Amino acid sequence: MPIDPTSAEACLSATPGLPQGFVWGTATAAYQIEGAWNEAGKGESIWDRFAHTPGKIKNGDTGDVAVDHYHRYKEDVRLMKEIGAKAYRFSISWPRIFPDGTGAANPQGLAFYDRLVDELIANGIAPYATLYHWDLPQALQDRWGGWESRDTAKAFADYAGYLTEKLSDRVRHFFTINEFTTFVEWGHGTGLLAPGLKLPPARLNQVRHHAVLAHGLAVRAIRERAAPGTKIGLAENIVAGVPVIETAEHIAAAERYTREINAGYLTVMLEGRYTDAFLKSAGADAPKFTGEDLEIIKSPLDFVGINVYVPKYVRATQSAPGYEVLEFSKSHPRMASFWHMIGPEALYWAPHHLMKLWNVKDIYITENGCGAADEPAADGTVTDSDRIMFQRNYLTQLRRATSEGVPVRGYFHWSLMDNFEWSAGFGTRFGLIHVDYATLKRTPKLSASFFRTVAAENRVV
Ligand code: PNW
Repeated sequence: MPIDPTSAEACLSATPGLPQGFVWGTATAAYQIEGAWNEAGKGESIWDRFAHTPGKIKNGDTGDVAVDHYHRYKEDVRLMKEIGAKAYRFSISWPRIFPDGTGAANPQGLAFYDRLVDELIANGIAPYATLYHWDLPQALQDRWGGWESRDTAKAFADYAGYLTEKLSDRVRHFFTINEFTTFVEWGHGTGLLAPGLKLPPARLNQVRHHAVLAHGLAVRAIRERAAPGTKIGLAENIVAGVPVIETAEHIAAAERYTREINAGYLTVMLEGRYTDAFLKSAGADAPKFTGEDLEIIKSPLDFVGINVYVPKYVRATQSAPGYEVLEFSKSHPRMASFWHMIGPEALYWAPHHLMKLWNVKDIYITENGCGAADEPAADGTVTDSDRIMFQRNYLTQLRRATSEGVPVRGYFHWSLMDNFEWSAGFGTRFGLIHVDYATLKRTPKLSASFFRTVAAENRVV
């Protein structure tokens, strides 16, 4: 008997869910939540130094205390469980483990992540660890100029090998580096993020190269030292071309654009070569590299993670290079961050490009979410209908991808809770859980209920 189209049953049964076994998680990063910036033997990071420099962060905010997760991790794990997350992507602070960047490890640093991982597992939450989410030991910035030096890439691999040897009995998924594009371009090009450099093109290209080289060296070190079967990937904010009109010619243009615009990052890591156009446009400023570097950089991965927030609308052109990126119109809807143009289709096209361009077989959405105003009502609740609107529309596009066979295995919402949003300080809130920064009280927002239902029913609700 046909279902009555006016019934709730019809609304609920018409659309398919996500694939069976799909992983629903939330994400954070060490500097944004931990605090305890100089406790238990931790060394200074470039983010400590940057945030302590007057004028760098909105309102002079710092991550010194952040949301005090270092001391409140048990409560936070309990909240994760309460909102139905089955996986947690967090990052490890390199200067907690190696206060000097290299040399002697700090056992108290490792002990914190041991406690966290055990707590997660005891609560049925799978840990997914990121090894670098931008908090380079300041000692390496001082000693070698940080990512300007190849030695930093080698030190990263040593740290990665050490850490995964210690944790891989319980942590089965590791991401080497989070958002190559953001920390390189904004940390070393525009100067908006730590270490706040504005390097000329040749030196900036060398930083780009050292970042992808560090990734490749780390993959090899992890394979040597971690427990057998440990899964390794990366988490990059792919610049995703979205065909402004979905016809074959514009789709092809968006694919060409995506491969070129990511040339210094995903493309070289997945293909093992810099594209001709990339090298040509860099000219004399091109990075210095060897063939062996490229072999290392393209070390095989178990999965690719992508952080997806914004679209780049692309259309085909008659003239070279065959594509054109459209400017956003002034009225294009955006979320609270100045850069956050809304484009749910990005969550369809970004994984689609990974599958089509590079034949990636296992994809994770390692971040997606938005900043919103989130003003608590008199009773303390936060009814963030705009975040729910954002999630529903992006997830609908993700489901479109999985139902067509794009191999996305999981989704991590950014973020579990409000936190230190880099140079925007505490002003921009990304959490499913509200944090009162005066009292550090945590309160799940309405979007946390939305997330819990999505995760429990494994479909977009
Ligand atoms: C990511 N953009 O940064 C980071 O991985 C997180 O640490 C951060 O808190 C989160 O997204 C929200 O900003 C981004 O310009 C920075 O498109 C910039 C962009 C995207 C992500």
